[in-house]
Amino acid sequence: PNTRLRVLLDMDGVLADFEGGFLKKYRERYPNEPYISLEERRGFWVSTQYGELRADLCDKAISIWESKNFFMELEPLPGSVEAVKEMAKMKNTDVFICTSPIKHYAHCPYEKYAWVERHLGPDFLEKVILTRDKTIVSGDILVDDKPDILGVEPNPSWEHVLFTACHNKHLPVSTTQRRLLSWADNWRDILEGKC
Ligand code: DGP
Repeated sequence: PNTRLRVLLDMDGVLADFEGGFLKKYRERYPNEPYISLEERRGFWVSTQYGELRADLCDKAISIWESKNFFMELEPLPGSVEAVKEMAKMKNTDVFICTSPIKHYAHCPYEKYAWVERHLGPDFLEKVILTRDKTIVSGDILVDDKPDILGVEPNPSWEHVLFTACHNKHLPVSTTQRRLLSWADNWRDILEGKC
């Protein structure tokens, strides 16, 4: 029997500050357009909420994360790098980074690897899983800020632990889904199944 714990960590919104990086670059590029503060963010899809604000802002939002250096220059979320490095050293624990690249592939996949190398070190390149369907990846725990993680596998092996983000913190508290509030929260207890 496999007694090791396999943890899958999402990248954008869990390790890297996608929302903060997006808003900063959107405001720099479109200083005269309205924007949605992080306090006002609702729903996982940034472009959907911008499109509701004004139809043409959907494409303007998309232009930000399709730009060169967007993913590369995302800041790590507070405590994320330290937590991942510590987790990876824990006995009987295997850590993988499980992230969905955007379909505009000119920059994103390359920059995700470059980000991992820069912030976590070259050894972590072994641990990167790029997939648009996380349900077919097996693991014990998937830490992800997306509330609904769907794909072809109706019964994924992992338990989804919802990582709190500006867009999901107002969702009703689920009795079944565990949450990790931030990397200052008790992630060690979550891995041990204690809470
Ligand atoms: P993941 O966090 O691994 O589920 O990847 C989701 C990616 O999609 C991540 O890079 C954030 C990005 N994203 C956020 N909002 C939108 C959106 O409105 N449209 C698209 N295409 N991607 C978005």
